[in-house]
Amino acid sequence: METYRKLAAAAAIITATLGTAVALSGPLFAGQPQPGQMGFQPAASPTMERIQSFHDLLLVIITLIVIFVMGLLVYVMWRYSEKRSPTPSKTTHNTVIEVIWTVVPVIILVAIAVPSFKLLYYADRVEDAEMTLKAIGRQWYWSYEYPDHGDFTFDAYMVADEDLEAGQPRLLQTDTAVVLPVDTRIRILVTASDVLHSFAMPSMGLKLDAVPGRVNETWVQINSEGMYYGQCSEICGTGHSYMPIMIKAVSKEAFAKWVEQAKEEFAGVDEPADVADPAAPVRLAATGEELGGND
Ligand SMILES: [Cu+2]
Repeated sequence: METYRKLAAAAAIITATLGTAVALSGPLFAGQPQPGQMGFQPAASPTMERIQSFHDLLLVIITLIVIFVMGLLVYVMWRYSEKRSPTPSKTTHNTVIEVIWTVVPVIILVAIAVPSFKLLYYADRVEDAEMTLKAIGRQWYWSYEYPDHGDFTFDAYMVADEDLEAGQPRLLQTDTAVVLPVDTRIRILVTASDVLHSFAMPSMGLKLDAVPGRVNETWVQINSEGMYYGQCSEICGTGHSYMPIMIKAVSKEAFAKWVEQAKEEFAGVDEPADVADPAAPVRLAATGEELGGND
């Protein structure tokens, strides 16, 4: 009875904490790590929702396998201990069992592979993107281009510890936010101008290498307005941990307004960023055509 009461109290505390966390986060979605966090950040895109449910499926499968193997081990230790089985069996082969322990894992792997590949292709690219964002990794900051909205560009640098304002996360805040509209299929082109970087935004299920001389493509559709934080995820030099990514998701109307203002504020792209064939990727992206490679 005492144990039950303790459990109930613990459950109440957990529920209250979760409730407070939800209440504190308010209407704006905060895509950033939380102290003591155990699992993923809340999903902010359809891709991340699918990644999380795939993860949950895998968790069930591996848990069943672990329980099964553990059960077998415990049974064998008990049943074939020296006390219960003083004369060990000399059996070395059993065709039926061998076929089963080969075929069953194959079936399990195929059952995992099917949803895995589906997810991989879903996250890979979107055919009918509504706009394009281009992210260029540099030592050690990110540059962004908006080829469909007047080709303006800006750099986003991390805000140093001493310049942080209240509520701004350390090592994640940048001086300029990447503003993107919600509920929009956004093609994201990623490249680098010097060394390998990686464009990663955990709450959106994004992680794509930024490779000099090459344009990689992915996409996102952001579910709700808010601030989202990510980091470069490829060791790229001494400033690797100081080139965060900060995306501010706003309504479509607010985005249109921001574009007007951004065109005034930021420089236009006179030359596309350093890629193998400077003419190809940006122009093709602007017309929404398939990227035709580098020749
Ligand atoms: Cu980097």
